[in-house]
Amino acid sequence: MAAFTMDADWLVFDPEPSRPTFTLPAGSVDAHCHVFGPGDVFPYADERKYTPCDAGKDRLFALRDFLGVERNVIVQATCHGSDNRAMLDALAGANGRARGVATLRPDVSVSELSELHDAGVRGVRFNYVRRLVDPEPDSYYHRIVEKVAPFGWHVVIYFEAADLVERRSFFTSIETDVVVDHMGRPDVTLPVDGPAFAAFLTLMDEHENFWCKVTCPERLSVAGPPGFVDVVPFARRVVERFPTRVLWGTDWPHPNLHDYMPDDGAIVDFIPGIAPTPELQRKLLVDNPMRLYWRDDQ
Ligand code: 0GY
Repeated sequence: MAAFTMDADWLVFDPEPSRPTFTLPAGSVDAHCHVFGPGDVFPYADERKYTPCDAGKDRLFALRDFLGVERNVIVQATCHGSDNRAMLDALAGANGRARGVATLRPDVSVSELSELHDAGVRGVRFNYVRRLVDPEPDSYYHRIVEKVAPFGWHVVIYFEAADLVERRSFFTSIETDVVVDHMGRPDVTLPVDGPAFAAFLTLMDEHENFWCKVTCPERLSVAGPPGFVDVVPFARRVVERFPTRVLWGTDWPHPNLHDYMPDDGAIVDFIPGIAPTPELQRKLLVDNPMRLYWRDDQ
């Protein structure tokens, strides 16, 4: 059994979040969250760039029930590399109420993909953030796209502004649905109407297979909690412009934060500011994630 010690500066998730004021609509999906370990059962990957606290499926499901979420989409975290066992164990324990997004290598076999599909995986994540991974050339990811496309999966991409310039032609060559994490990490000190965010909105305008997670206000905000007021105009712009292609999630257990750990109740209370009508809320929280992750159940 491997023993792991979390990084000395690691911030642990809030064990007692506040109860949100906003009532989530029935059937809401937390479409971006992770599980970590526990490391003695599901060891962290040798190539990881951080060692987190353990944050297993039982804690995730307790948070789900406390917040009033119905379902989770569990995204493989980089600390587990391409060993998807912790995520798959969580899917197996969720009674159909969770789907997964895996990390894969290009040599993954069709039978492995078939097993992952049967376990509830519906997407693969490509992470380009250098403090988390050492990114590979486009050809590496292209081989993976070719393998997952026949399963009807989508690709989740996590990048920072500079990567979009460098990788744009590869990203836009992908023919499956493509989900961009955390709005492409905008600099929210810049104007929402400025050229930097316009480049991202144009990407979404021009490519109807692109979706966007309006997630991680705590990661993007300079103003900070509880309202993350500087992130609201950015997320609201995306929700109002692309109402059928947006997803929301908690990002629990909030890896790699250094200043404070957000209260998950405040993360839920961020929603009505970015999706002000019941119709936008239903699309963001229920209809869109169900279409992307549970379409074969409908
Ligand atoms: C997130 C963001 C981060 C980490 C990861 O897989 C990961 O390690 O995604 C981050 O550090 O920005 O989406 O959880």
